[in-house]
Amino acid sequence: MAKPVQAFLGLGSNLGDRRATLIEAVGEVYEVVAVSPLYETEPVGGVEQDAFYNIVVELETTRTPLELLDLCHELEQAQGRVRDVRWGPRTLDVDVLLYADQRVDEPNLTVPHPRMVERNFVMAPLLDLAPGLIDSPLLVGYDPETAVGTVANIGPL
Ligand code: GSY
Repeated sequence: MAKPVQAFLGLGSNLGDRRATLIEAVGEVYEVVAVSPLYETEPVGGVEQDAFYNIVVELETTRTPLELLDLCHELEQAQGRVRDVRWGPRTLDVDVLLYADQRVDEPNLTVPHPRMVERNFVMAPLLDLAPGLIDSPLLVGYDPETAVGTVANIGPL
């Protein structure tokens, strides 16, 4: 059996019961070892829409990066996600953020997530969970002064 590696997923919801959706999705993933605080966040991406709830979860997983991507899609589909408006409202969005200290460049998956360092809704919960990542070469380009979107920590999920 492969040795488990540390990975991080970002989850967001801005349709329906946002907290219940995130709780249910986290409960589906047996490899979760830590869950960030819950953040209410300003939508990023240009489409006018309601505020998101965002969290980041840490996994110890033996899945490959592409298997993790499949898991993300399964979690989204389980919440009835329909992909319609790009950057638009969604019941659940799940992204692979980091996978060990690896870079992944596949046609359908780039890790570290290519836009994560620009987004406070990812970086705030991620750095709550793993403050040491601030020095990671995987996150070069992160600048809290220029990262976008206001975020508010609203307590535990
Ligand atoms: O990329 C994830 C979906 N998404 C989000 C999100 O999760 N949170 C916020 N605040 N804005 C977003 N824009 C998109 S697209």
